[in-house]
Amino acid sequence: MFTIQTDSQAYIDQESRYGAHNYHPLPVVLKKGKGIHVWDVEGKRYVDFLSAYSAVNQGHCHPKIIEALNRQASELTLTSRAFYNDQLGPYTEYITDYFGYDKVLPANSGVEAGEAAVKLCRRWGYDVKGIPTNQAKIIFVEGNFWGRTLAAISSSTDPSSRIGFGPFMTGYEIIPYNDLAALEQALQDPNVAGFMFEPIQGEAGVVVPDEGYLTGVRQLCTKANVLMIADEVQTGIARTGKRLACDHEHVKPDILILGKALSGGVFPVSAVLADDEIMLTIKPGEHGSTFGGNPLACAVARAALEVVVEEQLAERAQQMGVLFRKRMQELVDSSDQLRLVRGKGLLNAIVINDRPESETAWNLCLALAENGLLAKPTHGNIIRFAPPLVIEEDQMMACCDIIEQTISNFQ
Ligand code: IF1
Repeated sequence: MFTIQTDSQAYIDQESRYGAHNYHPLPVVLKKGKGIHVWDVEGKRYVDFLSAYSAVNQGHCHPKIIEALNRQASELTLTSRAFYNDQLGPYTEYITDYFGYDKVLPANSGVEAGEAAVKLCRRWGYDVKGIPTNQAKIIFVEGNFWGRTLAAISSSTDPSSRIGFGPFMTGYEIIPYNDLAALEQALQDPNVAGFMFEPIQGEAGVVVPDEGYLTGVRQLCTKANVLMIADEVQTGIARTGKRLACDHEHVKPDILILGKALSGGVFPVSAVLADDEIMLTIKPGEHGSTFGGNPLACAVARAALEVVVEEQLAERAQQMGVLFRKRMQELVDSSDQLRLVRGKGLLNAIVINDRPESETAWNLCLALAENGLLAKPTHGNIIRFAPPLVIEEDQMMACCDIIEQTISNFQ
């Protein structure tokens, strides 16, 4: 009989004994989530300022999304794509109308959608742009992160993502982020099929490019007949204060990659959106997955997208983000421990006055957890703050108080 443990350490030890050691979590064992809050096995309540890496933008266990999950789970969960089902058609119409594209390719994890985007880009390069077979190149940027598969880590500039996993995929070129001159130079190569990047770099530490970067990327890609591929797995679904981060500059990527909060954190759902000229280069039987486009994912994702509109989550993220950065800027101005705060909407980070390889951010996150706020460092000196977008103003102010008190008491 499995004993119901109320001791976090017992769960930590059990996971360490039987689970792969591919993470180093904060020593908090969660049992329940609702809205902006999560509770650990000892019953302590926290405000979740990570939001499962921006997958629970709609708040934990949003009732409308859970209701859609339960309803569909009792009807039909998976048919495979060998047959049609009554959820995929309506979902494809809904999501393509929602984001303004001809078609959607449904997938499950963010990296799987990224892989599909790379395949679509290459295929378009050969079939439409006329790049010689196996010569297609895709440009990525320093500091990119789009997942853990071999195709994804082949583009990474982070040693901890790459070391020990070679050999890597070819056909990639890396240029600096937020550098239009470097992009223009790279696009001189007629064999370039696409430029894939994050409108704001999440894992790199919430790196926000200069105003006009997205517009410049769009213009340069259009001019060079190269596909602009926006990885909005983390920045999409209202996180940065607009439906998509690209919307801040009214720029439309040729290929859009979504994941995480596309399901409100209730189920793995990702998607690639593109117009027919690109999407129809892949013919029946040339790409797919067992769970891609399953009825449960369609029902959950539709509910999750409806919540974004019904609860005006982009507008809320915009407003709450301004409040958060204002409070953090006051802290930066008054404390010599913080270097800066940066971000858009409710995707923000503070950079601490310490070396990237220090333990400061980790220790600060332990202190924040002690004070009831969960966050995680992206690097030794950077802490990402990304609460669910449903956070209310008074809750945000209370959380800023916790951050201020924790930092001022922190040595
Ligand atoms: C981990 C990071 C965040 C992503 C962007 C694609 C994907 C991700 C911009 C792939 C995934 C996750 C992966 C997870 C932790 C988290 C993460 F720290 F790893 F980098 F959010 F910043 N594009 N990011 O951020 O989506 O396949 O995971 O569904 O690997 O530790 P996925």
